[in-house]
Amino acid sequence: MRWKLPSFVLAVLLALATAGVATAANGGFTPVQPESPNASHTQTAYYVILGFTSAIFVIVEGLLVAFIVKYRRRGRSREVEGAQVHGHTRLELIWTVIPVVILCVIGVVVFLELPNIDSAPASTDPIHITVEGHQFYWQFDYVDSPNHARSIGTMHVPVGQVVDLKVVSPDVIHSWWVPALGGKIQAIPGRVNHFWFRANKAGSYEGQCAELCGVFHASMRAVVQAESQQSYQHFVSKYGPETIGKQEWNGVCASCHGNLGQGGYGPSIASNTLLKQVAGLDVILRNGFTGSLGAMPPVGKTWTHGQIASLVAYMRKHIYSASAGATSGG
Ligand code: HEC
Ligand SMILES: [Cu+2]
Repeated sequence: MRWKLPSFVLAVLLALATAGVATAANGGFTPVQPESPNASHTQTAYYVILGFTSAIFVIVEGLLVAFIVKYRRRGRSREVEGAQVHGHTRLELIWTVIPVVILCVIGVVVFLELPNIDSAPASTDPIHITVEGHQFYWQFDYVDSPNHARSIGTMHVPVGQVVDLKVVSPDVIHSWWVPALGGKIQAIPGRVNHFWFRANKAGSYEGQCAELCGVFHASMRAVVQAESQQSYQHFVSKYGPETIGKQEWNGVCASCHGNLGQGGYGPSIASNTLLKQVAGLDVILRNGFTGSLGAMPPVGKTWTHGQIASLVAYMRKHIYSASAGATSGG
């Protein structure tokens, strides 16, 4: 047959094109395994809709192929007209009523699931965390902790306890999204959005800012570390200025200035004397800095004085070296 080769090539190409999807989690067709009640309820709605759409897809495509084969030309002349069919009340009623019923079922399921997605199950004692989206990192404030614990990039939470999030942004719009722990919520300047989750089991859940927010949007990752109540308490209580400097360097400065301050998108700063000066650094971190080498966002706009001092202490010890290459000249 003369189309054996082309159809073989086409089949191979199709297999190659879909291989990546097939090897992804769940065949790449479903959301990640939910690990929080809100994520499970979202998934229920997803599967109900997927069920109907898959059935419709199979029926429509199946009929299409069957009709193509059954009513193929079979050598008739192109000019021959087919049978003229006008109206079929019963058929038309059926194909109107069935979609209406399907849409009603989907609507009912979604409206039954929505309250469970939206509000947390009654919990005796949720913990409260403020999530601050920044260009280009996430900062977490453990509101209940007496020592004002803060962390950057990684959020620590106890397993099995409802976590109530306040999501804010001091600069541009970001979007908080850790798929296993529920849907997205935007961090909008001037607005406080609420979100919640309850991690079912210990582990680290990965997320990513889901709103294009600038050049380093892609490095705006987040990890939620769900751990035992003791580890969580230990993490919060051991918080002190010593622990945040390193997180600030790795989670914030390193994205643009390189792990060792050697330069990247931002200039090399390893030997810049500003790294040793709390007062001078304070000004550029809070206000941002735009010069001939590019724009540095006001990454430390909401940082405490202690936090900046902690960064300086870390940089003095691990980053600053008087002998490193050229300074930024800024
Ligand atoms: C989004 C990228 C980005 C991040 C994040 C960032 N910077 Fe910068 N930084 C820049 C750019 C770009 C410049 C160069 C601005 C110019 O001179 O045009 C710069 C300049 C500097 C300078 C030189 C200023 C001068 O006058 O010599 C210092 C010091 C500095 N950054 C420190 C930091 C520290 C500390 C952090 C982390 C808290 C940080 N930066 C985070 C992009 C960034
Ligand atoms: Cu962002």
